[in-house]
Amino acid sequence: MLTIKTTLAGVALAAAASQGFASTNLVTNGSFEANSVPGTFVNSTVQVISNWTVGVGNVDLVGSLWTAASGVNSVDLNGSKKGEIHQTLTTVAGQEYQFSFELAGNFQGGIAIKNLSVNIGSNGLYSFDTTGKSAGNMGWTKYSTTFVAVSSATTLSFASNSSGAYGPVIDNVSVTAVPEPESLAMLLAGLGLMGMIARRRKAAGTR
Ligand SMILES: [Ca+2]
Ligand SMILES: [Ca+2]
Repeated sequence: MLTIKTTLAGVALAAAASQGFASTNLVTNGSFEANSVPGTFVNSTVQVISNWTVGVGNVDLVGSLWTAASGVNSVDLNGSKKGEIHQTLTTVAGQEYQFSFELAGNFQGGIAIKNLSVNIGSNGLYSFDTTGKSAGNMGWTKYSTTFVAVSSATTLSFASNSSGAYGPVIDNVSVTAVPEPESLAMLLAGLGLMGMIARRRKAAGTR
């Protein structure tokens, strides 16, 4: 009986730890909500996108033009031509991270299938088919993968591989440590405490 109680308490503690210590997103402005968009969208040559650097070409910070995956804004990786954006994250060498983002495409023109390269430690190729998509039906698709950081700085970049003014569209970019070091420490400390209580109760002859 004591063992079952202790196990249940451990499970409850683990659940509390995962909820109470929500994973910290290492990506700043990962949902592109830091800047309000004057009108329906604005080109990156006109307005800076906070915390992101446009390395190649230009991109569009899109507001009310279509429905975002999260919040109001998203980014068309083709402004007037193909663009690339990146951000350097502070990471810990050897630490595993969960990386995710949501992908759609600018359905308003160009070839229906939009291609992009996503680099975080290694390069990944993605594509999105805009056939049948609309402002209210973007078809946002979430992609998630893990990687192990090799240094204290990891650059995350998104680059369009489609030409023209209508590119792949991204939103809701997230990088979190797995598991969160603090959560794990709290969990282990908590489990150690539970074990100590159980031992004391057993020694005292109570349950
Ligand atoms: Ca957003
Ligand atoms: Ca565009």
